Amino acid sequence: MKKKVSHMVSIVMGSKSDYSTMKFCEKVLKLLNISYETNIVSAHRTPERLNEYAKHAEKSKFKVIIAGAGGAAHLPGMIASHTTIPVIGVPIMVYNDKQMKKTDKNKYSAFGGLDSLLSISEMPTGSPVVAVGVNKASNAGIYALKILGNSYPEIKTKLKKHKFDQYTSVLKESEELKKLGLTKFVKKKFR
Ligand code: RP5
Repeated sequence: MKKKVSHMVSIVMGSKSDYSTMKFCEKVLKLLNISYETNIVSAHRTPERLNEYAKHAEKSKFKVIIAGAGGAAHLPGMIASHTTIPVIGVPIMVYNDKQMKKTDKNKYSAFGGLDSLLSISEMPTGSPVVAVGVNKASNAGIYALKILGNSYPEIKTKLKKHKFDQYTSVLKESEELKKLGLTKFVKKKFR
């Protein structure tokens, strides 16, 4: 684990196969110029590394941890049990089971991500983890920014702009829909 860190957010995932989903929370943080670090820590394959990571997180004084995992996703909950830093869990649907042939059907967890969602959200009373929807890594990024926005007014301002951009894009689309009519609009947008 890296020693000297001054990042605000730590992103951690159970496997390299989670990265294709977790990269979307990196994208959100990058867009708003928020410093973060990323690690792979497996709760079941590297339990000692998990302890080490938790100590590193406390020392580094991260403001938020975003933890993504698939299957029986223990990683976010285990990290939360080690630290007082808020943990946002990302349930991941892709499950790269090494016992199986990598056919399309076997790319997904047996319960389509519900297994991970419940593993993360159903932490016993006393050690909470907030969970975003299955594969909703970008929402985890936005939520992390909301937490940071309470202490950093410049982040709050950026988030307000992001909200305003969302608002204006809907108005723009609505105007376009009026102008083109539904059939042409749908053809243009979903071809
Ligand atoms: C979980 O098991 C990881 O978060 C990943 O989603 C899943 C499969 O891991 P690999 O077999 O790809 O290493 O711990």
